[in-house]
Amino acid sequence: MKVLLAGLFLLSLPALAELPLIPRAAGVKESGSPLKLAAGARVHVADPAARDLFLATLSEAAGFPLGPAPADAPAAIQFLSADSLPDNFPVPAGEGYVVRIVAECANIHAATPAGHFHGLQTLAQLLRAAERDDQGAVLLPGAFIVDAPRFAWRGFMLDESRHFTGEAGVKRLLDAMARYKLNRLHWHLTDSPAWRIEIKKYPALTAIGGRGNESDQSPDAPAQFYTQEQIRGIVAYAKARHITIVPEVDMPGHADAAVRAYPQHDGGGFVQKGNKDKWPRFTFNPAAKETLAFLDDILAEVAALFPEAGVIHFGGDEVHFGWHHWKDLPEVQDLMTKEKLKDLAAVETWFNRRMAGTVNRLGFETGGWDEIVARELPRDRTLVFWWRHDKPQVLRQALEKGYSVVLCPRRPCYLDFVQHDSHKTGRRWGGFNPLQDTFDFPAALKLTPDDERRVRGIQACLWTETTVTQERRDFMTWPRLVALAEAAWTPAERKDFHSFERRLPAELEWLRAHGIRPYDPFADTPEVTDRGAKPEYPDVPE
Ligand code: TNX
Repeated sequence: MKVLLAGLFLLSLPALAELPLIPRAAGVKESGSPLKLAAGARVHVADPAARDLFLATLSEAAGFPLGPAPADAPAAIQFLSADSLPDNFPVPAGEGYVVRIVAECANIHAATPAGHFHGLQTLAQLLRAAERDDQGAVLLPGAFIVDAPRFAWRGFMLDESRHFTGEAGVKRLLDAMARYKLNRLHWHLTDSPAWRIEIKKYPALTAIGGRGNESDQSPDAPAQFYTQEQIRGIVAYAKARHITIVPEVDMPGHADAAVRAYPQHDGGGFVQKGNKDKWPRFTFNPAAKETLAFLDDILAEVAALFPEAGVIHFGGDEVHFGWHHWKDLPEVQDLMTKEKLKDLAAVETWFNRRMAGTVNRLGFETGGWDEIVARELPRDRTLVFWWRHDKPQVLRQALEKGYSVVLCPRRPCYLDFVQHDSHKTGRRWGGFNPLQDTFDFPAALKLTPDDERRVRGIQACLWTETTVTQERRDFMTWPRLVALAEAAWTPAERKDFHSFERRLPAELEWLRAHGIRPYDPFADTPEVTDRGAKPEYPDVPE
């Protein structure tokens, strides 16, 4: 009843002309009275732990300092509970929020700290864009904003193995993700070129496995990785911004760096035409007791570093490209006899079920690339990442079998694909990934309401084989990640690419002001390629 009344009340108000918000809010109405804010205006933040970040964000956006309000005194900006809204408003839940800007104050109502945080970002975007009077006071448009996300999982995946980003770059990324209400950083920490997460029990994983990258494979390349202390700091930094970091440790394939450090776990490699091993140590031995124990130990340390991740991603992709030697391993032969496994696919399934058991026992859902749809994992404790855009039937199977799914098909979600037809470096596959395709996603999939219940969300992925420098990683990521953020948050019926294009230039400016160098589709800025670029070594002492 309350929601119905609220709907009627808001319906009776005029819609507000475009607000400078990305992602576009679900519902926006005129309140009639703008709010004037000057330097020193007071802010009431409910959670003392969040106060400094909230004040800093708002002060930066306003261009002048705002101060904390004394307890129980009225303030110009107030973060309040969901149930303190006037009766004629819908009550926000979960990550949703309501912002009410009237002549006396701006109130942000939410049921959760995440809802308050998203309301904060909305207010910060309004403040930055607002008109100023002669004295420099800000005039905020009088507005009622009722907002909530379309998808629970609004993600970005960063490949740290091929080229390493480092702590400062990741924190800069988290700040920008927070601005656009993205809430998952899928952290691809291990792969063939290098292993990037310190594991105390196996120090060679980083001391040896951390050396080099896609463009520098010399054995004396410096080791680049995140120490456990750095990881704890980054996880806390993300948490304060309501971003959950989901770690990925890829297995049983893409294992070369780990096997380089601990060759006793070698399961053999990637055989190319002409029988030349390209990645000679592509897999872990899927059946050796010692290897399984080694992986259990690693997962236990990962779980302890990311206690609130909810999901540990164990990869599971592209295994058959490199499993040819498995049939020669005595442990695999014994396993096949003992468990009556008829082929290597059955061995892969056995291994996946074995390791998913560890992940589940540690208290996490198992995340895996869409190959795991064929691996008979528990439906209610497994999250499938659909990436093979050329295999829509795999998405269908995942949904029909009842798995939860994150949608991140290469087209249009892989940011290592070029974004403009004139660009030369980066991938293409029957086309490329222009900004509008990423923005429009996932409309072309024509998901039914039933499908959407199983789709936890969407994410963009930056694979870094061809992004040697941070400048190029920025160029490939932005502004497509801004478009993905709107696709993830804004209800389908509120999406409009022309409106997005009008709101985007201000965000390109914000990104630049925060040390990020986006591609500018309006100026069609020159392509930043990696040709001739030298890998960078952030976090390595000179
Ligand atoms: C496929 S996506 C991969 C990655 C590559 C990427 C390049 C996936 C599960 N595997 O290992 O980096 O393509 O686009």
